[in-house]
Amino acid sequence: MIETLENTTITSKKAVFLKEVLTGLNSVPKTLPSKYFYDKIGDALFQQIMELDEYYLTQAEFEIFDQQKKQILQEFSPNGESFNLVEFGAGDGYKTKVLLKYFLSQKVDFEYIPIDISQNALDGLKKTLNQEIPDLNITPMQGDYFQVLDRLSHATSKKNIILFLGSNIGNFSPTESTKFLSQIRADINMGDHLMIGIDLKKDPAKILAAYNDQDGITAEFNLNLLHRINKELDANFNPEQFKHYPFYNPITGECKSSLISLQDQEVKIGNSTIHLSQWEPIHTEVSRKFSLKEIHDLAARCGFCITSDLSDRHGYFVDSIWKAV
Ligand code: AVI
Repeated sequence: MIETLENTTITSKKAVFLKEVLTGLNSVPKTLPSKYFYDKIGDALFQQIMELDEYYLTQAEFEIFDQQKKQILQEFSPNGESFNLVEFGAGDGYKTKVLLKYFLSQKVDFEYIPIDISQNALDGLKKTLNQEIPDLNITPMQGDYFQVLDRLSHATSKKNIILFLGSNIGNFSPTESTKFLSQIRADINMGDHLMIGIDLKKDPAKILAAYNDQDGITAEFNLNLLHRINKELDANFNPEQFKHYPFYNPITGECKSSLISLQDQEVKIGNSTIHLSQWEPIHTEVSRKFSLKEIHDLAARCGFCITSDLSDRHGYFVDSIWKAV
């Protein structure tokens, strides 16, 4: 019975994946959704990206937490009150660990609730944190972000603090960001906080280099999408016939990545055939960069006021602390 249910879920996930891939490749211009970057290989490649010198985002956010953890705690719990620390898409916890360890050292009563749709990711995170921070009160929750949030805000009188780090918001379109953040606001209580990590507009060359590293890891990450489609959707992309091409537009703040077809080619995906012309792009990802004013407008639009903008010493990145009003 359980197996049947799981198989049904797997089949319907595959059907959705196929449908989204075909819709994207039949659009003009062609697109593929970036959420499909993250299979096992994609996760490992993203891990490598975060360790690259060019990908300044991770170190900038790490520095903010390391240098300003005292102020962060002061904002979250001015009078030592207890809270739930709810993190969307916690990854390996590399940056969050700095805060978790500090909060524990200050004897604050809090529960860490990482949320992810992948049970696998949560199991790995829990195991690492149990080993490294045995005193941590951790309750991973698997599921859709909003279902978990809704459950939490109704089940507890404690203050909720939501973490949405790593400039993940940059991968959403403006409409999706407003929808996502307004939904968070609707699911939390007045006075609860959201700390959101956002990459700022800066020297375009610096931004472009972060998405075009010399070792070609980001190119591999982008091309892995084609490998994944081949494996999971019975397709025959030849990834060698595509080139990773990132482009930063300082006017819109969008760094857009594409895969450029190096020749005229036909690709089979399941029962469908897609034609690509030579030099035709498939748009795969947008990583949006913000000005402080854009961040303030976004917060106000979604029902929050900003209590602080914490930045690294270069002013590359901001962790903006928002309060639900
Ligand atoms: C996950 N996300 C915030 C990364 C970004 O910077 O947009 C994904 C990424 N794509 C290429 N490099 C990193």
